[in-house]
Amino acid sequence: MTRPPFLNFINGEWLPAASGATADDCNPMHTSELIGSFPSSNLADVDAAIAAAHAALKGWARTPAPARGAILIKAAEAIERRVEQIAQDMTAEMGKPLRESRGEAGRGATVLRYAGGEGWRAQGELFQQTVTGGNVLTMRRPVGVVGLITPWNFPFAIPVWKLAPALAYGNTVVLKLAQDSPLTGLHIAQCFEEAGLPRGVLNLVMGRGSVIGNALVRDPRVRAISFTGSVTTGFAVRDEATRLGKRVQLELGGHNPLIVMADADLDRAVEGAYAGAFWSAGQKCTATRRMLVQDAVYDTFKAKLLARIDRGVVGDPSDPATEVGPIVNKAQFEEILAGIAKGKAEGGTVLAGGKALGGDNYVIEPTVFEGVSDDAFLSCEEVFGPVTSLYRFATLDEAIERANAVPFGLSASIYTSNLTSAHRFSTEVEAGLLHVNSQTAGAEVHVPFGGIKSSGFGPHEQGRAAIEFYTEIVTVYQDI
Ligand code: UN1
Repeated sequence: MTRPPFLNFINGEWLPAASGATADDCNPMHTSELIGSFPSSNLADVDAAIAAAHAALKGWARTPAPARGAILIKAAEAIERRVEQIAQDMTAEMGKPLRESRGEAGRGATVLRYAGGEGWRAQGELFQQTVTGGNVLTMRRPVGVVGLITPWNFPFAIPVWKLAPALAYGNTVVLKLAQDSPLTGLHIAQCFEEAGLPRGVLNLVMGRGSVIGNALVRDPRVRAISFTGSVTTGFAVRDEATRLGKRVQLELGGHNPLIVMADADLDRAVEGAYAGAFWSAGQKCTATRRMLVQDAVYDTFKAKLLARIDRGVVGDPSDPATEVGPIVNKAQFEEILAGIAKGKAEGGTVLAGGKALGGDNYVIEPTVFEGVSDDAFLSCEEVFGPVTSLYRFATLDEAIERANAVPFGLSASIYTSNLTSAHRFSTEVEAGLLHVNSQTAGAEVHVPFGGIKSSGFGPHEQGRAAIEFYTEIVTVYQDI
């Protein structure tokens, strides 16, 4: 398998930025190693991509849904043939440990298989009219050209899970890839090229969000925007897009709690805590930021977690044994270290980690705080790295109240063997993704994914939920 070229993919062609400008993509494990120089696109490139998507829309929307689905399935097969290359590129350019990169690349293919299958499923309902008994049917139409703005932390899965339903339901796409991990995303275009997708249906551009993202949001030919990223940018995207009468879907940050009850299987809880807080170096919006542990087991849980951290494999993400790799870039690395310093300054005690590994990389050791007050920075703000805090609680009421005391509402976990506690957690904790006896991160392709409160906006992604965002319902009264 060949690597995709380091170029934009517009109207079926691989193109440099019209201005010729490029941006460098470096390996966060070996900071002097250049992965490639990618187009730093501007308005001219976005305009060309939108024009291509707009021109391709009628033909693609008229293509029978099963034929569209068949192309998605072919793209899934193309991904399956190159999972290892995609995973290696992902690990090299953004530092995700290889074992997770492999899973993510494979997940992309599964998403396409699921969305492809939608081509053969019902996309409407049939009713009878009250007076005549004639048919009333609902039909789902594509929204039009959709703009997808995707982050660097899931550089394969997130672009795919947005574009798969978009294409399945007949929309055409302009996808903005994140500047820190564009190579991974370019594989998607290459796989669709192999699958025979008509030109212009899927266009990929790279560049700064402030340039490309804004252009996508403002252009009247783009009818809907799906964005995954930070709350500040997301809210700005939402405000501008809704002002212009567009559909918007946001997937934003989280401050996800893990509740450990005294009746929990503590070894399982520790595994879930470690994975949730530290895999992908905590660079997931679903990562565990707070661990609330019931009094009676607090000391035991803490000792077991610290022992697990000692046993954890931290370092080179290209080693399949590595669990915790580097932070994506220098700016994020420095921001996380500043967050740790702030946590200490506000009175938190570092139980593990708290510093960089050292050397020519952006690795930060898995870091655990305790003694952080509920209104401190670390308890409220998302530090996007391997940093978590332990809190002691007495009753489930107290744990739920504290779990809910943040503006975010993405994911949450409880470890318990008590059905009543699990039920109360599922009904009272304010998050879109709730896990009983599993870690806060992770998402299956066939069920809805999304947050509530300030973690999200608009219909959820994935599974059948995706149809709500990527289609418009029309109702047809059909008398004979
Ligand atoms: C996962 O937990 O596997 O950007 C997916 C993020 C989320 C996706 C998480 N939107 O981290």
